[in-house]
Amino acid sequence: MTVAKDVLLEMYRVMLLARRLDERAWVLHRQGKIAFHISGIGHEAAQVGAALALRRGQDWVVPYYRDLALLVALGMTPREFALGLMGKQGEPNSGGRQMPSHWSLRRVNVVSHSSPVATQTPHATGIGFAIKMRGDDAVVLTTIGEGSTSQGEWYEGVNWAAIHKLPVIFMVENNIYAISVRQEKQMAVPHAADKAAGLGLPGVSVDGLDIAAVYEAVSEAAGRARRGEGPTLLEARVERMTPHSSDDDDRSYRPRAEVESMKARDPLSAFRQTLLGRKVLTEKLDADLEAQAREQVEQAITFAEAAPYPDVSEAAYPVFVEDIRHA
Ligand SMILES: Cc1ncc(C[n+]2csc(CCOP(=O)(O)OP(=O)(O)O)c2C)c(N)n1
Ligand SMILES: [Mg+2]
Repeated sequence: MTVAKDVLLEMYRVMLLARRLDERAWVLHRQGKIAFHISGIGHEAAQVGAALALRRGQDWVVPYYRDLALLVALGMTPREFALGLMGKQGEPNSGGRQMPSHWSLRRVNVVSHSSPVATQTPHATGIGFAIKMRGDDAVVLTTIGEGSTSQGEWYEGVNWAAIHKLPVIFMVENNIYAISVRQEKQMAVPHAADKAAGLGLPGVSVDGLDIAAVYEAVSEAAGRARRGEGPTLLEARVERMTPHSSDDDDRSYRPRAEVESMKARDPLSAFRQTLLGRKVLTEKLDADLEAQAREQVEQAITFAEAAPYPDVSEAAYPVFVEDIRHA
């Protein structure tokens, strides 16, 4: 599959912006300005490749917490992300009610999710069921970590979608760790995609550091789904290049040599080199995109720092809607 030049550049722009936002969030945390950050560094190629293979804004996306780059690719602005980090008024995920990275973006069909892992899987299946009943041609992308595929909800959701041939793409972002627990302690098969065999849907495993490979695999899965051929289990093999979250110290369980070796496989640097080599990107354009990303990030943080917290009078809305005028 040949990916058009403008799509390649859009992929790079989004990956770069998501990376700079992510790095800035770590700094804010270490400065004591935010309470929590969970990072997607090392997952960006898989997330952006997947998002750009969808009909963004029409298809449905049921993500998980590590999906910053996916959300940026779908249209979450740096300002919205920054407001979310600080729990300020106007943040789109939950109006400041949830922890950061519990994504939702209604205008592009991103459905909110809960903290218990894998609860998003049956939600995605339910949306797929509704699409099929209505006869729409939208698809649903739902993401999850490999460790979370141990959960009962994951099997239930995938099983139902396979039975009813629902238009759902179950993407596993496999970074081989569930906080400190390695994949071997979570599953007895070498690849998360191998689980598909027992559930009756195709299982595909791709290099999730290779954005073109993910784009191609998701395009294919979306095509199957739209043709009524059912769901796909897609494993994107990625790297978690940071500790699990800002509350974690991975030095107690992750060999330093492993962490060092990952840097050589950084998906952003690899994609930059590929694009420079193919003359899609020039040093000048790269510098411009870098400056643009940094400027966007700084403006967003400045805005969010000055923004007010949500008004206390709205605390219960829309969790408990008592006033029908709000409904
Ligand atoms: C049901 C449930 N159990 C435990 C947790 C605590 N928890 C949050 S993230 C996580 C690890 C998930 O690992 P994985 O699915 O591989 O995703 P990753 O964080 O590596 O992207 C755990 C155990 C939780 N949120 N929900
Ligand atoms: Mg994991």
